Amino acid sequence: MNDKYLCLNCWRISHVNDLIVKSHWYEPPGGRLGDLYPHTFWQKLWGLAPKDPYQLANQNGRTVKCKCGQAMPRCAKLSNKLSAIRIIGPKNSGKTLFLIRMIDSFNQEFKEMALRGICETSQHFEKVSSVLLKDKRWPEPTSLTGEAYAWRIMDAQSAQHPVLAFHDIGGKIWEQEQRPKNLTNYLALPGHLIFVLDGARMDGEQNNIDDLKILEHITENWNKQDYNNTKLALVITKADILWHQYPLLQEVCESLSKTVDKQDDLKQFLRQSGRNTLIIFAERYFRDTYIFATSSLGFCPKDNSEQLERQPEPLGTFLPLQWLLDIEEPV
Ligand SMILES: Nc1nc2c(ncn2[C@@H]2O[C@H](COP(=O)(O)OP(=O)(O)OP(=O)(O)O)[C@@H](O)[C@H]2O)c(=O)[nH]1
Ligand SMILES: [Mg+2]
Ligand SMILES: [Zn+2]
Repeated sequence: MNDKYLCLNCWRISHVNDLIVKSHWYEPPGGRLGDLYPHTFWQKLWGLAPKDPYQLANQNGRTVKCKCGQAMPRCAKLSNKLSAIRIIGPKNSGKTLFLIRMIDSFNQEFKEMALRGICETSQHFEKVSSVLLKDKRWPEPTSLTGEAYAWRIMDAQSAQHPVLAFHDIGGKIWEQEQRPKNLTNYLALPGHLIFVLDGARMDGEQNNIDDLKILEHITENWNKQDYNNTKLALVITKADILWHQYPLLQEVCESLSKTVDKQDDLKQFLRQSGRNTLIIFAERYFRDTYIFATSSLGFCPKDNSEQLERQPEPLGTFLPLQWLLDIEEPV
């Protein structure tokens, strides 16, 4: 009984036996599945496989919950390993647009693979992404509670791909000293980091101070092992605003191999934008650091109106995920 369940409310991973069941009136409240349906002495003695306590609870009409009180549906069971890709970055840096386009371009670039939302992910994501993709409007700034998403990666060969998890949240939260418990759990999950760097901010030294502060804050309790396990993608968003001046930023959007070839130039570009200390910190501590440029729109809007003048065509938005998950270049 090694099944594990992921809670999208508090980001806790629970062993099946540790989940809580809604008790009947004559029982003490808050019983653990493992206590209610134990693998008994006699079952062990006769070498009988343990019965799935989750299934037994369902058969008895009991609701299964996480410790935080959130109902734990069957689809939250983790059949593969989990990779929580944290998207962090200052407020208004383009995190939500980037997430929308990254997930959307996953489905377009990789015909052999598909994403399947876990729990309420698809409904919640559709609500946010349709603002951009269908109504062609900017999404509102994300709230300070944010929204949790998790997807399974499926393919025809049933290869073992990780389950993807994201918590999109207003960027202000990453600058604060205190964080809610669910984000602390989220940051402790295994996975990698995407740091969104606002491409529209080229205002020198202040970038260094703001971005570095966020990265240091996220990693303040990390030890060497955490850094050794984590790849860091530094993603320059809104490249369309700058690419008439820096054609490099358009060129690297084309493929992962172009991005790999141009790492030194991208580093130079980030230094120019005042982020030298950030690069030094990243390269010194993380397992691997790569710099990417993306445009969630594929064009630079001519005016500041709320409605986009044409359908956005993302550029480069899939490449960071491709690199973080070691997915081969599409042919
Ligand atoms: N030109 C251009 N503008 C962009 C792009 N991505 C984001 N923006 C602009 O940046 C604004 C903020 O983008 P969001 O994705 O909402 O930023 P965020 O980091 O999620 O912001 P918070 O949720 O408030 O932290 C958008 O309303 C756009 O005006 C892009 O690819 N190109
Ligand atoms: Mg947002
Ligand atoms: Zn929970």
